[in-house]
Order: sequence, then C-alpha cells, then structure tokens
Amino acid sequence: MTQVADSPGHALQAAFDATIAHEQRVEPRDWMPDGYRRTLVRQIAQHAHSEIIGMQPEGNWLTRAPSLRRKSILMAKVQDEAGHGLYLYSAAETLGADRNDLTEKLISSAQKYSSIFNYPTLTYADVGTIGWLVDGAAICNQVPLCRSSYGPYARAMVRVCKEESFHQRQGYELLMTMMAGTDEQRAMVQESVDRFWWPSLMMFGPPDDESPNSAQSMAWGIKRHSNDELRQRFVDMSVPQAKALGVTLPDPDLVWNAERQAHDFGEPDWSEFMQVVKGNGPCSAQRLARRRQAHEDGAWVREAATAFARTQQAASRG
Ligand code: BYC
Repeated sequence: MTQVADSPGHALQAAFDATIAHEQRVEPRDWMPDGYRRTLVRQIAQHAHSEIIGMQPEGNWLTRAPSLRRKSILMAKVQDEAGHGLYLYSAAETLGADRNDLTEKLISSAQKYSSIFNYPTLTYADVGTIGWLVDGAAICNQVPLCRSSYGPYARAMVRVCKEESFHQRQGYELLMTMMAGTDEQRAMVQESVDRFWWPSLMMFGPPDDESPNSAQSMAWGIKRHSNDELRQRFVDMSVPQAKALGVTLPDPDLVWNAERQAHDFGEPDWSEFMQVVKGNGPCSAQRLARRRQAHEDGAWVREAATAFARTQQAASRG
C-alpha cells in the first residue's frame, strides 16, 4: 500500500524513525515496523536458545568438578545461564512471541543457537577456557547491546553482562590456577585454548560482507557494531590476556599492526562455521536431543502449572 505523507501509517513510521534517530528506546507498546519486530524476535530468540543450550557443555562437568569450590562456582554459572535464557524469552514475549512456540522452533531446528555450543568439552580446562574466551566474546558482543534500541532487550543485557563478567573472571582464574600447576595441567590449558580459539572468533558471525542482517540491524540500532568490528575488539582484548596467562593463541598470522593500532589475524575456517550453523557441528545432534528430552521430561511440570493456574482462575471467578 502506498502511504501518503499525512496518512496514519506515515505518522507512525515517522515517530519510529525519530525515536531511533534520537537514540531513544522503542518500548513494547510503541508502533514498530514488522521487519524490526521480526529481526528482534529472531535475534533475541537465538540469543535465549544459546543461553539454554549453552548450559550443556559446562553442565557436563558438574559431577566431575575437582573440588567443592569449583563445583559451587560452576553450578552458579550454569544456573545464571538458565536465568539469562529466561530474561531473554521474556523480552521476546514483549514482542508478541510465544515461549512454547520458540521452544518448539529450537527443538525442531527452525531457529538457530550459537555455533560455539556445538563443540565438545573434553577436559576440565575447557570450563576455564569457555569462561575466558566464550564468555569474553559474549561480553564483547553484549555490552554494546545494553544500548540496543529495543528497551526490554537492552535492559535484560545490563544484568546479563554483569553476570557474564563474573563468568569470564572465574574462567580466567581457573586457567591461572592450572597454569601455576604441573606441566600436564599447563599442556591441558594450551590444548583447550587451541580447540576453542577459532570457534570463539566465529561467535561474532560471518564477515561483514557476508552478513545479510548487519546493515539493517545497525540502521535500526539493534546492533551497534558490525561482526568484524567486534571480532577485532575481541582479538585485541585477548592477546595481552593470553600473554599474562602464558598460553599461545593458535594463529601464526596474529601480529600487532602499528599502523592500524590493532592486531592482524588469520581467517577463521568459514566453511566449518557454515557446517556448524547448518546443524552439522560435532555435538549438534547430541545438544538438540538432550534439549528435546528435557522438554519432554518437563511436560508434567507444565501440565501441573497450567492446571493450578486454571483452578486459581476458576476460584477467582467465584
Ligand atoms: N552461530 O547476518 P548475520 C553466551 C547466523 S550465549 C549460529 O551476521 P546477525 C553463553 C545468523 O543468525 C551468547 N548462527 O546475523 C551462554 C543469521 O542466520 P538467520 C549468544 C549464527 O543476527 C552459555 C546468519 O548466520 N550471543 O554468551 O546480524 C555459556 C547470518 O548472520 C552465528 C548472542 O546470541 C553464530 N555464531 O548477527 C557461556 C548475541 N552468527 O538468523 C556463554 C546476540 C551468525 O538469518 N546476537 N549466525 O537464519 C547477535 O549479536 C547477532 O545475532 C550475531 C549474528 C552477531 C550472533
């Protein structure tokens, strides 16, 4: 439908454009273009699914944590990820998405989750490496999302980022402890970093010239930086941390570029990334099967909760 300058549709679009231009927040009851709503539901749902699936790789080590202290820290972290998933599903609901529908879309592979969680956790050092690199990458990506144009998403990110900072520090502290241990422990850390470095770089998404959503998402203020900008920031942040830790990052092309005042680095294997995103990662089938099973096992809880809500409603109607 063609809109004329003084039509109600035009006025709504103009009000939305002004909100974005003035860096104000779009709130659930405000009018928003369908594409903006769809993009947010897609990104927030993918983010929520990542938090929920992201509990599995580390949760795998809960029963084998080497001490009570490590177990308490890991348990708190994994529970935080569940909380992040719940804030994010709530943010998606403010856009009209239905939580059950989102879960169905996750377990039927109709919606994605972060590629990183399709890699296995083979040693306890992986718990530290995930905290340092994976949560580190997540912070890099998510701190700018605290300024995202959609209010409920931006506000959820503030709390998520505070918790992610704790996650990153516990990971780094765990690796520091192992690096001060035996030769075997140091080798275990290096081997873990070798496996997680490249998948961590892939978390930021495809290169800018192959990212179909970035330009529009940035114009709408949903994303604040491009995938490559954030990847660069993460590399620059990680190099001195790796040095302090005493590990080598597995990239022969990683070198300081004085002219750019940034590190040059090698190209991630984008064909591997595409395979993982398509659902062919090393643990993709296992992760989804586990989530599907947990959903089925929880059916009685949902039934009981709905039955209770129904009796409450009937009682209040009198
Ligand atoms: N993995 O046009 P693009 C955590 C998809 S959890 C899988 O650049 P966009 C944690 C992308 O969806 C943190 N898919 O997309 C939890 C798109 O496909 P569709 C998770 C990826 O949205 C537990 C297509 O590729 N963080 O921290 O502009 C324990 C083209 O990409 C990936 C978030 O979710 C990927 N890595 O940008 C520990 C952050 N990359 O949807 C830690 C929020 C891209 O068109 N999300 N794709 O079919 C974002 O910031 C953005 O969605 C992305 C991608 C930067 C990830």
